[in-house]
Amino acid sequence: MRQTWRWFGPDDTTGIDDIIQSGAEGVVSALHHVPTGEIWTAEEIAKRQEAIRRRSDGSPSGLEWEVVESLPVSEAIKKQKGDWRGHIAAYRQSLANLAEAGIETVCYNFMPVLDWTRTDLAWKLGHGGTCMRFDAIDFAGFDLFILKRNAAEIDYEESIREEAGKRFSAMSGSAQSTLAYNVTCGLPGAAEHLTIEDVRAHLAEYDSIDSQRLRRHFIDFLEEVAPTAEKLGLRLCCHPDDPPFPLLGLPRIMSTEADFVRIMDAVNSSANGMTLCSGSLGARPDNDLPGIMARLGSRVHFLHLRNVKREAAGIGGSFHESEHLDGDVDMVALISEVLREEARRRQAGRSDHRIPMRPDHGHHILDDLKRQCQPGYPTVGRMRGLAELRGVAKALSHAGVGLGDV
Ligand code: DNO
Repeated sequence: MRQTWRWFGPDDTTGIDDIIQSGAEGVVSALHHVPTGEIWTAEEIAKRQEAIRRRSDGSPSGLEWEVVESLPVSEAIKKQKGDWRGHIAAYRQSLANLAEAGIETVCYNFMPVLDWTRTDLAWKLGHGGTCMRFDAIDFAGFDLFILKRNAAEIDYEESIREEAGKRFSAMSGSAQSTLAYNVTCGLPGAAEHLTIEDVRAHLAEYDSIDSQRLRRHFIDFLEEVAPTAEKLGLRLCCHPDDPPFPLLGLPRIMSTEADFVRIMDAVNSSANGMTLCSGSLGARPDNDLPGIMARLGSRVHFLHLRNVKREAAGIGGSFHESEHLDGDVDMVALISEVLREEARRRQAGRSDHRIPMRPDHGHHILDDLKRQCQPGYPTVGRMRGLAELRGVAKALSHAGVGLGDV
């Protein structure tokens, strides 16, 4: 695996010097300041590349910008409204500019309105550190009593509605505002933070878009951009829904293995691939992560390795982000499948035989508790995750184990 690290750009409190010390080999970044739908120009791309190539004292860092996360797909494209064709043209131009700069892997997602969604961004753990958590009852409380979404009650069983009501009325005003802030946190690193009114307005736009229609829009988008990406030698990789089940009555179409198979078959190009995010997919008990890697591995272009602990049976329940090796995803089995796929690629002579992975999220521990960072992106917690994941890969690729080089 190629060990990479997500960097949010010059304002990130984890600097390039820190990334070098984490042992990461490459950088994952995005031009968060460019409004969604606009072209990423060659100049802006080069500026970010230069920032990644330098330590704080100006000497070479030895690091390169290896993966884009994300080149965002606009709401106009997802809804096929307004200037969506112009946005697709801009997307293709951005891809061409990235290819020209030598960047080959581009992650994005097709989740309507909200990207990742949690109810608690700093849930206290036994050891004093914190992690992110999704609480199904709090989320129902947000939907029913803060957002007051039309007909929301039909999405929740009576027992959940009652518990949510009790819990919500016992919450202080500031706890209610924190919950609203957390749920609407949107994209990490993005300039936009959605207000409740924004969310309501966005939701209303999806009244006439069901999953079938959203999938059609997704395929239309891929039919336009995947051939361009293939010609340019780029690998697009779609990030799964996080969490992988419907929220706020919005359609969710990239939550399971079957969803990915459907989309990858519909536009059957190696440039149309997957970001395997073990933490997102792992929040559902019916997603078998090692099996997904074994079956879809040749189209997995990027790996987000993190773990989750599901707190309830079934789909749609509470979960929290656990330690990288300790949760419901069998991380050792998953990494074994990654190494098997890499061995197959080496045999086939594929140049992308080291799949970029990044330690996704991490617990806020030690010094992290004193510095500001994007929720889920602490320096020390991620470093701990990377160290553990790297250890597993190293052990599994030992000659005595027989899975080949890392
Ligand atoms: C959250 C991230 C996501 C991811 C996008 C990719 O921490 O994994 O926001 O970057 O969904 O498009």
